[in-house]
Amino acid sequence: MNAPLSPVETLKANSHGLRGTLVESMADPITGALREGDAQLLKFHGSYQQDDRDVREERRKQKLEPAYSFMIRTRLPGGVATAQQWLDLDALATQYGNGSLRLTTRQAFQIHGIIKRNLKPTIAAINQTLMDTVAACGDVNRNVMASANPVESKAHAAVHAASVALSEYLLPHTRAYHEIWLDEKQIVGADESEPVYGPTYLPRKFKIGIAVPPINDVDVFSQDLGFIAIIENGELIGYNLLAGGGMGSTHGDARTYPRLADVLGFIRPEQLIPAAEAVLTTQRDFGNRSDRKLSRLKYTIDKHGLAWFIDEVEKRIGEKLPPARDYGFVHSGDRFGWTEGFDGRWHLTLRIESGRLVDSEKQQGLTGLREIAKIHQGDFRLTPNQNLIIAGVAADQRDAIDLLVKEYGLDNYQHSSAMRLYALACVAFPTCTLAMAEAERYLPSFLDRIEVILEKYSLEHAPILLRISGCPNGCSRPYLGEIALVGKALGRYNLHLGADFQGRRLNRLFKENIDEAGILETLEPLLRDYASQRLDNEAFGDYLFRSGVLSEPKTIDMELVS
Ligand code: SRM
Ligand code: SF4
Repeated sequence: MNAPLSPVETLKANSHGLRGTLVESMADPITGALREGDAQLLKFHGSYQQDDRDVREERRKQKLEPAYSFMIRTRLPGGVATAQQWLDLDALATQYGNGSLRLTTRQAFQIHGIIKRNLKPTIAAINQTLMDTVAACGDVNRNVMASANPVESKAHAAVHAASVALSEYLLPHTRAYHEIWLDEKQIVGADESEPVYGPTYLPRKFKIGIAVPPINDVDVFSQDLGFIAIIENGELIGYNLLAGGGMGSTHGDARTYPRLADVLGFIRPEQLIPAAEAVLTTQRDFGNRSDRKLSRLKYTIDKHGLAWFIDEVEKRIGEKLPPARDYGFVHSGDRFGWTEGFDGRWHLTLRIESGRLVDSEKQQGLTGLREIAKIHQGDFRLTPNQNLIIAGVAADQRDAIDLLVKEYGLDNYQHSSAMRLYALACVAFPTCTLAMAEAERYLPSFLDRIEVILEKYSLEHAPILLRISGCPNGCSRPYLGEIALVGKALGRYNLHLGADFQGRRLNRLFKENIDEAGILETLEPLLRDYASQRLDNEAFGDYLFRSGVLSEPKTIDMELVS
């Protein structure tokens, strides 16, 4: 007998094209929250209901409802925004949000802290700035990531265009968003069928990323569907097609695990959308709709087998996939400072710690970027590592940008330790409903402490990948960190070690449920020995395997990597 469908499946089926009773929920003045089903449907419109976890307990004692607010996430394929869009979002974050802008690990913006009555004006205003929040969350394709490296070659520009095309093609067709948030009239008899998704969309979220070697900034092996651009003589000749990556897991539930995507084969540029549709619809038709813990594509592939999956995808594409082409990745991080593009324009990559732009004593990040946006004639590019590229700067504008960068304390990329430059931390407290431990708020002080150890062993220039997540869902892609802290409870983490520097090897659980003292005590001797025993250019994760601290490395496609 088939397992019963999960309640979310029934909700989607009965939602009248994702409308539910959102309009009524929004109009209810008695509570700052939405009805339960509507809070779930809201995700498809790009927003999450949250509450301030710092005051949750206090409010419970005072018999008050939680301090509800909403987070809004934009859809921004490849993370490209104009200067005007930047200014508009900044104004919204200041007027309706909590006074900060958050750049995410999937190259999108988030605004936190919007109360219910301001949700509609904020979403409508985002739409007016020619950006939207459609399908930024929910059981659909999410923001399509693409290498953030701006127009280093024409192929990079082609890859960005491909990310936009994919994102547009995979948008839901329902007009619910336009009616609810933009007050567009319902069109009687309009065809709202979903040709790609069908009436109940996907079993779960679905993520796409396109990498341009030699940089794997999108962590392509962590995506449900990945593309590795194959470039010959500066021309994009096609992609290696990957499927089945994912980071999320649940503590204590061995059925769940992070997984790296498998390489399926090679496709030509014009097969990008058909191939995406083939993979996505296979997941639509065969993904688990009973148990949401097991409903990502990675579990579908493991359940049915890779050979079956490739066969199914090939049937849907209409031809056999030729073998994947050679490629090589050197790292999965960003390159900081100025670089020159193929068109003679310049691009400045800034380090934005945990992607949070806010005005503080140390750094006037929000104001600084506002001032830069006022004079900047190019665009902004959000990187998959929560950083920001001020892109397309004319040579004679560089000094003006540099002056503002320095004035507002955004020049930390010039004097941070290498570990600080590459570190990622997810949002976690106080807004994330699922957080078990601090991440973004913990990163700075953890770095202060570990930097003491790094300096002691002259490792301050060693680019060791550190990633912190407040729970095992893995929003900072922690299982691809050479060192990762995965939240267990307040102040306690699982310590994972041993990913590589190119995003091709998952790390291992090394110690469970330890506090900061335990983490530092564990790391110090390993870092000490790494400092004295490492080979030339040997990364920390690789050293841990060579030295026998960890065993059995499993690296994707070693034979393909040139
Ligand atoms: Fe995530 C849920 C934040 C990237 C795996 N993620 C959440 C929620 C919405 C919590 C919730 O469901 O209530 C978090 C909101 C926190 C807040 O207050 O803002 C949240 N995820 C984020 C962001 C903002 C982290 C960041 O620090 O940048 C990233 C937003 C990306 C975007 O713009 O779309 C973010 N999340 C990721 C990634 C990384 C990636 O996609 O490259 C992952 C791991 C990759 C993957 O999906 O396998 C990730 N988020 C999850 C999961 C686990 C999914 C699973 O398969 O088990 C959840 C929980 C869930 O879906 O049930 C989750
Ligand atoms: Fe929240 Fe967990 Fe994602 Fe961090 S990893 S943002 S704590 S869901």
